[in-house]
Amino acid sequence: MDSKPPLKIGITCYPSVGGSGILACALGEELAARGHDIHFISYGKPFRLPVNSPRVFFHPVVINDYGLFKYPDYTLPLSVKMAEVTRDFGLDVLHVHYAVPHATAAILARSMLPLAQQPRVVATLHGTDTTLLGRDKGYGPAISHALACSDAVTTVSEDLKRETERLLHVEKPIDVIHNFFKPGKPARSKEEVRKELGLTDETIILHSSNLRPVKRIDLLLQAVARITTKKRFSLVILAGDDFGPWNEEMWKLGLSDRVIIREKVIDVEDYLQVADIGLYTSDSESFCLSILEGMCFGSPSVATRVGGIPEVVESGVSGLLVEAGDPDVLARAVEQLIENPSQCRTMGEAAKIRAANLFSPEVIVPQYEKLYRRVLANR
Ligand code: GMT
Repeated sequence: MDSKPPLKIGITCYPSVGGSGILACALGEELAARGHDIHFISYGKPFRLPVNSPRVFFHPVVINDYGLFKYPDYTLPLSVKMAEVTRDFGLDVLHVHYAVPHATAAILARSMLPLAQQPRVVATLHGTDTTLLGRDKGYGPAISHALACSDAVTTVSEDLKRETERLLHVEKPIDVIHNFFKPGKPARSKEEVRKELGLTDETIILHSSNLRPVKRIDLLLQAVARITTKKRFSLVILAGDDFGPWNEEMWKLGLSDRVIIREKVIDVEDYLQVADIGLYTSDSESFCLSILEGMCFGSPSVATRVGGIPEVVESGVSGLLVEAGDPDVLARAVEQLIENPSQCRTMGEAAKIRAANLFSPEVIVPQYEKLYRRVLANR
């Protein structure tokens, strides 16, 4: 921890499975371990909320379903809870992850409080809040306004910073703070996990995501269907959402014996430790935390060269990046790694070193602490 007095920080994120919630929880846990008090404010307990941490608190936002409202409103009850927690616990900073509606609610919460109690607002953009909602005429102006009113704005990659400046016309300087991952200890041995998956010595390709359209699960399945090698391999999908809608496609492609699905997995480390290769086929990705998770366990990924991914993976060194949208090109890259296990291992080792050097909590968390101190100094 830095030598200055500990801070009181409110963190708001989506509690559902998604990169921004995972990052927010990991950040909260690391900040608490460094002595800060962390107050999570959200409609549900984030699925990776640190447990048994004496300095981590959770404040639920209760949403009433009034008959008059066709669509239940979350922004106002969230802003009221943010103001209440800030006042009751003397929060210094409200750090919101994902702009919509969290940044708007934080700005509103701040304006509900007397000057002396007003927190600093830090907004971290994670990807689709800029690349998808930022383009939406019904959201864009509100996001731009909330960012303009925030005390600091961060993005998880240089690419997302450029996209945010381009789409949302943010004039204030944006700080780039990359994502980090701290691998936990797997709960089971590699042998136990392979046994549970029904696998022996085949190469394991891993894909871990929330299956949203941007992840291109169609392309993932097509690419795997086009891999030609005499070696045995399987695709393990850690699905953050129901895989059901993809079953038919999987059957049609003749992949039902090759693909193993595990839904809403908490102990990702169990599976990360047995993966040989990651496979990510997204059309757009601000960072791709899942690639980093694999890197921490020494597995290189084949991925599309989009968004912030080239900041995470050095193609040819710590993984292989290919043009987006072509299942054949993806299949050839995966084949290259399956056919050359020693090249695959060398890339995996390079990936692990890169993750530790650039994207570890020791490197990243102090950057957030420095940012909090900076915005507080401007009081
Ligand atoms: O993965 C998603 O679509 C959800 C989204 C989120 O905010 O939860 O993920 C984004 O944030 C992650 C954490 O910063 C990044 O690693 C992902 O690349 C990013 N997803 C996209 O940009 C599509």
